[in-house]
Amino acid sequence: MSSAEPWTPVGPDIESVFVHDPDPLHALSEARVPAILLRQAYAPTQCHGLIRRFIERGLMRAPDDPMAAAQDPRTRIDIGTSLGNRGADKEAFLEHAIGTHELFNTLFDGFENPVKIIYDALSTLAVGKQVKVAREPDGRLYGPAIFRVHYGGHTYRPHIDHVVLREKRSQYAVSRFQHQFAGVICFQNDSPDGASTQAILHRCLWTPEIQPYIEAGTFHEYATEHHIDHYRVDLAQGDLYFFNTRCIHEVPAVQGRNPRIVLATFIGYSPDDDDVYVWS
Ligand SMILES: O=C(O)CCC(=O)C(=O)O
Ligand SMILES: [Fe+2]
Repeated sequence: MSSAEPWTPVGPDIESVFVHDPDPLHALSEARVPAILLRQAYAPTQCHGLIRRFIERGLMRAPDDPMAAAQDPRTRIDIGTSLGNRGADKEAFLEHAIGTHELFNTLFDGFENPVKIIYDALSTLAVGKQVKVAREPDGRLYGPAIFRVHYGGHTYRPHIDHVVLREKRSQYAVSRFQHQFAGVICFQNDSPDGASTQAILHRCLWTPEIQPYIEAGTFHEYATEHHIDHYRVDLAQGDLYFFNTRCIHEVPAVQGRNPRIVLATFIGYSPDDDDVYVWS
């Protein structure tokens, strides 16, 4: 996957994306670009207001509350339904997703709906396709998106996300899609500008040959040896990015005073499928 051509994202707004490529999701499926990066897709003031609401409603703990941290030592708190974490029990997963739809029906009242921001951007990018919340053939819906709150020390080591290639969840309708992407809004960085923890995308699509390095935690050595390029996605609050989750990616340990908060989705895409499914 390394080549002489630079590997840089397209953006910073939808119009510029289309100047670069008439079919941006297809380009992403082939990892020709590391990401589609839409700056200031959601207003930082709205992020602040919603985070305050999450804390007031007890959906996440306040950053400088040592008592709460002692009672609840989790370094990741989800507001939403994660297929990755809950998918082993399909009935329980779909049941939990009903609760998330109910919660999200009113959670954003008085604010612009940030989930809609992701779906609207994706609908424009997915030329000629229908973007839908992922569903089973009987109509039951997956969670539409998830807030992930990451406290100090939380790390995503080099990995991929793919319901078939990694999670092996063939019992879910989303397994029909060839490609999986993520669409993520930065709700809060862990530190002020410049010093914050940011995701790193490697110019390397997963193959079975790479799996042993991922499992052994030696992907960085592999990448150095094979001159694999990478792109660090420096996000500001309110920025939205889409990337191919079959590219090896990571988020180094959160270190700042604040939790790193994202609104995240996964996206199923096949070039010849009229539907694009979104879930979390
Ligand atoms: O938090 C992020 O920016 C990306 C996390 C991640 O690994 C993913 O969404 O697949
Ligand atoms: Fe991931």
